[in-house]
Amino acid sequence: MNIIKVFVAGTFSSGKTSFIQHLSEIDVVTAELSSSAGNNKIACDFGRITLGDDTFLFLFGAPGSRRLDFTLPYFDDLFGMICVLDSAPYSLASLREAEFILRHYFMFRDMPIVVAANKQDKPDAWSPDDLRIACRIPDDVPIIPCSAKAGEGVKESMLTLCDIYLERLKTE
Ligand SMILES: Nc1nc2c(ncn2[C@@H]2O[C@H](COP(=O)(O)OP(=O)(O)OP(=O)(O)O)[C@@H](O)[C@H]2O)c(=O)[nH]1
Ligand SMILES: [Mg+2]
Repeated sequence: MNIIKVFVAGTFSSGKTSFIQHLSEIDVVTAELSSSAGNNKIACDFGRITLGDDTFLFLFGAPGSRRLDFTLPYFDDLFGMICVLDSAPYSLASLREAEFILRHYFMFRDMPIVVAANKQDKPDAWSPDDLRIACRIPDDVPIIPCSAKAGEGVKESMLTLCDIYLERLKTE
């Protein structure tokens, strides 16, 4: 069995689960873990796309908290990563939080990375260009406008990830 693994990270409530659900052929499986005191809950998602008889794309969703960004190193052989961002930030603090989380994931730039600027359907959504400046997203990281709710830009984000992968293969 061939398994291609894509990690879907991003900020809290940015639409990671919705993004995976839009792509996945199965209902997203969410594993919820609670602290022993029961006051701290985190959720990790799993979705799947069948690509061929024996080839599957697995989508792993990360919990959206800066304290939980340790999850990434536990995944071997990632094909790439999609960082989902809420394009309609509630406050300057939420923008800084997004920048902080993105900066952490950009440390793994040896793999293809795409930012999905989600919730573009919201009237107060920022444009990808403005988000790039506000969250200091490097110029070589594509930002794809999307709405997981409306099902727009989600497939494009995944295809852009594949394009980066193919481009890198050509230059290797
Ligand atoms: N307007 C709008 N709402 C969205 C979009 N995508 C997700 N939402 C909503 O945003 C909320 C959070 O979506 P989730 O998919 O649960 O986000 P998440 O990143 O998995 O959240 P956590 O796992 O709690 O960090 C839900 O109410 C969704 O319906 C979108 O593209 N547009
Ligand atoms: Mg979620």
